[in-house]
Amino acid sequence: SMFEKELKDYDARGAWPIIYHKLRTEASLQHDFPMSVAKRADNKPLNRYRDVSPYDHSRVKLKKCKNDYINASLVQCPKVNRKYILAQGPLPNTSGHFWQMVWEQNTRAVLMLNKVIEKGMIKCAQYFPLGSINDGDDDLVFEDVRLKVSFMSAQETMCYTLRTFELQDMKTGVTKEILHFHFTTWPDFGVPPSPEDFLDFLDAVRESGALDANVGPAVIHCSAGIGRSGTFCLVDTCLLLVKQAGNLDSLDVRATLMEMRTYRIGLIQTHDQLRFSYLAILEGARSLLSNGAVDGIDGEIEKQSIQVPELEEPDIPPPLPPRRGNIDKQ
Ligand code: PTR
Ligand code: PTR
Ligand code: PTR
Repeated sequence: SMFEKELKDYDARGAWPIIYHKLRTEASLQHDFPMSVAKRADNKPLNRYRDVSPYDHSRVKLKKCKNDYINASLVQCPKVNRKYILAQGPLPNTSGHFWQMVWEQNTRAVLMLNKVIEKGMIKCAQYFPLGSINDGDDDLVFEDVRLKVSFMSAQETMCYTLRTFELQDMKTGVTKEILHFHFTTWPDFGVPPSPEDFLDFLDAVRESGALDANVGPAVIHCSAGIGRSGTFCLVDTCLLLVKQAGNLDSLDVRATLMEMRTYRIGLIQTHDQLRFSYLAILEGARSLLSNGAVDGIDGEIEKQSIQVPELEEPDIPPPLPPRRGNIDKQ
């Protein structure tokens, strides 16, 4: 398939840094949308990173707060009828807002793709109860929003932990069950151990129903809510596009990513995360289309990360992408 040729070609030429750089440059030129609410002085303490803000047009608004601001964006992929909320890892002073968003948006599951501590730094608040099996508390109360999160159960696999929480509105006593999928082996600015591990996680999330259109969007976060979270959404959406088309031929990963980036900046943070997305899509497409419908998939793509020179200014002209206007062929 074209898709597999593209992947092999980039590998052979060590072209990933240039492809990624080009996409990023295009995005920053084309997506010059205001982020004025995020940048307001009173919202400064609500942002984890100065350089990662939600666009005004797609930010998720809190409904029952004096201040409706949270660093979270609604990312929409209408072609496959998917919506995701991508958020920064909660701060100590925004953990209550985070749960309030989960409540108000009718979210079924939270997907956490980072660890609380990475490279010796705190990357996210401990905003959920670990439960006594992990020597942690069973309940967390967020007084500012009058919500209580109670630990119900946990199930560990090699790459992720699935927890169940009860989220309670302390004013009314009403409760909701929330699933928490914690992928624990994905370093920031890195990639998961293998496409298979990632796809196991994706399958588990999909099977829970948390990505379905009859519930609110899943809330997906890492530390900044762009690199790893963007990779997750891109692979999920691309695999749905492949399923709809019944083949890989019409898939345009870069166009799909560019479209997703109109909702939140910076989705996918490294060329290796971009390459990993291609590998996971290829692997996922293989099992999806294992009836032989995928023409030319031969299983020889090298799984290890290739060594590529550090990118300064690209001095070789980047290869022109095949010009496909759009990818909805269904
Ligand atoms: N539910 C809270 C409220 O309306 O008070 C939400 C909120 C809390 C909003 C704090 C903003 C907040 O900002 P700060 O931490 O600066 O008070
Ligand atoms: N300014 C931060 C940095 O570059 O470290 C922003 C940042 C942090 C961006 C983490 C992306 C990050 O990765 P992820 O979105 O996967 O948590
Ligand atoms: N520290 C991050 C970085 O420099 O990569 C912060 C950042 C994140 C900057 C996203 C720009 C971003 O948008 P883009 O990836 O589209 O350039």
